[in-house]
Amino acid sequence: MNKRIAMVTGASSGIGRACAEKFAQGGYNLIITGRDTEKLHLLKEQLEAQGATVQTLVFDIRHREAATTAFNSLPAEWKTVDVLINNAGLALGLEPEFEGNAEDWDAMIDTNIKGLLTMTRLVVPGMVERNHGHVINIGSVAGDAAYAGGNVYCATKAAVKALTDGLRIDVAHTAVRVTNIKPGLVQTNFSNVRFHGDETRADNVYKGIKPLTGTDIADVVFYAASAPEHVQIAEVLVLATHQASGSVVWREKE
Ligand code: 8X3
Repeated sequence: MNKRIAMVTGASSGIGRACAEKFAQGGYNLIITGRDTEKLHLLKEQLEAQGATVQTLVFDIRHREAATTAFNSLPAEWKTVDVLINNAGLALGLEPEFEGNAEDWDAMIDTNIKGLLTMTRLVVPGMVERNHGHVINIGSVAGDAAYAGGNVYCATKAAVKALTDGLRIDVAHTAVRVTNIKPGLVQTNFSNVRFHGDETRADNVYKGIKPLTGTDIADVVFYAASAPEHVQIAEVLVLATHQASGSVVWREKE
């Protein structure tokens, strides 16, 4: 296999899907992971029509054993991942911290923090051994400062920043690069998930502003991966033009 391999977690929708498409167009083969077999298979067909060879791994990233079994099931030539895009993540709820739902907290912590760590632990030893590779974590503007009701989600994305910075220190003696891409408002199914399917509430998040798309973020991810080997894009904050921070958004009146 001559092409480089990009592995994208949470690839069946949103930023993950856009990254898979961008890297396929950019000449990579893909390992796409997620929970939805059907969606991953449809995406595999689409990416293969674009000329990529694709492996799908279906597992719930919250389950370390399932993730380990899935990764170990890859043929040896697929385990040599060049770019790991730790994208799988979600927000649930916007309740005040003192009224939050413990199950929502667990889902966010287990996916956004522990899932990212699991994949890093599986893939990065090979990168260090080969003295080659790039880990791109999808953080968030939410990790820079808390916003109202963001509490646990913001904490998980602050953790993504700390884990990205920590990994960058731990591999500084190698050629492995580590990047944190921090999107702001991106219109995907992010808010539908956050509000448990309440579409009106989800739509209101993007009202009066032109939000980013998954493709806007995938472009930045691909740029970081394409930089010359001696250039390490450590961190990028990507906001919609009328968004100034996690809590300041200028919205056009109707
Ligand atoms: C997603 C961006 O501002 O909705 O991480 O938290 S925000």
